[in-house]
Amino acid sequence: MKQLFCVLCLIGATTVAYAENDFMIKLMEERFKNADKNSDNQITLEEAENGMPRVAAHFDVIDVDKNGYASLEEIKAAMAKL
Ligand SMILES: [Ca+2]
Ligand SMILES: [Ca+2]
Repeated sequence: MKQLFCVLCLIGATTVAYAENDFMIKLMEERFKNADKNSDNQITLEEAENGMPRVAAHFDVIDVDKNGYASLEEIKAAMAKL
């Protein structure tokens, strides 16, 4: 009985963690859109400094292909690593 309870605990914890992660991604997409002033789906360092300071702080790490822009995909990939 105790074991079953623990299994249920684990399932519950995983669901919460997943929902939280999903929420974080939605929040991040929202902030990305707000920060992307010219709506080209790319964030420059300047746009990041104004709208996503954490992205600006890690800009070199996030901009994997070094094109001077942080795309939503690059930010998501960086988030998964952090
Ligand atoms: Ca932009
Ligand atoms: Ca890039």
